Amino acid sequence: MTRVNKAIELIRQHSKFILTTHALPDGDGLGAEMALYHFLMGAGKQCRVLNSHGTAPKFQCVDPLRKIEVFDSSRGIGEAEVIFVLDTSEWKMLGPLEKPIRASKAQVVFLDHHIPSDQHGAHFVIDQTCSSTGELVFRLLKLMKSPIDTSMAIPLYVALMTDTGSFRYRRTSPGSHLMAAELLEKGVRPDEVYESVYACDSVAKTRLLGHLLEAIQISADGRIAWLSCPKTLRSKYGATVEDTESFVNQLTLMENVEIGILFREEDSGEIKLSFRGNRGVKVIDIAKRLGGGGHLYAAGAKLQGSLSEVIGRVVKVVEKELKRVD
Ligand SMILES: [Mn+2]
Repeated sequence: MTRVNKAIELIRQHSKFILTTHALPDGDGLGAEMALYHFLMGAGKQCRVLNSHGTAPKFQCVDPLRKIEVFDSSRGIGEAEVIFVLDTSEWKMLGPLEKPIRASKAQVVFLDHHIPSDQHGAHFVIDQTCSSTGELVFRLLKLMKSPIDTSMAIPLYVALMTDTGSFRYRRTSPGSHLMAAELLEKGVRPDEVYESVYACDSVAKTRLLGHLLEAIQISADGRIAWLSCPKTLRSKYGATVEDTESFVNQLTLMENVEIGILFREEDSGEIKLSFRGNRGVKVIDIAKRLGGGGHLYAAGAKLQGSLSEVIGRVVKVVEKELKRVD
């Protein structure tokens, strides 16, 4: 594992940077890269932010000047001395950018806070004590004695807010709150940021959620709860696949629920499972056993089969797992 000082040394010694994050970038990946971008530009460096996918409208507040470029394979990634990859430590999470970044002559540095797995061919600066990659970048900026201006403060706040589940998750530390305090002092308006990221659900999404919630299923005395989302229902309401991403979180708000699961039928016909572990129950092992992965308390997998057949099979596995940890 590379020490953070190595990242600082690379920043000091070089002048041409590319920043990127995992495919389908989230608030943390985007916020961390935009904060680092503004720091590097302020330090007189050349810097581009190049992502595999466009920025979701709800995250556009991290990049009001629209500096983020979307990768176009016909044009390649261009030249850089150093490439920073934020918010993942897995090459395969780079999606279409994996190949050109592996092939690049640049030094590649992963800056991340997840459990590391495949550490080859690059520098890996991973700090699992950080709630978010945004917090890791914030610490890096502090070490480099960088002032934090609004162009950095809003992206950093989005990173921190989204990856801590609005300051609820376990890795929310005193340091996370001190960071939030400093960002508010720099002018971040928490209500405005919250609304731009979270208060933007379509009517279609909200109605679909209502329909699914009516049909919540439970087992093991309410310790397991799940939702089932066939694709016909998604199209009936005109909702998108992304619309359903957060539905599983609703299950973790029910009393006694230890494992919440969303079963979603994809356009391809595969069944996507999203697990959430509650009350200290980890779900990563279940997801791995089913060929998936993720985080300790939020994980997923994809299975073949009909929705009802997959639900029957997976619920049995989860019931067994709960008995095992009892
Ligand atoms: Mn993150």
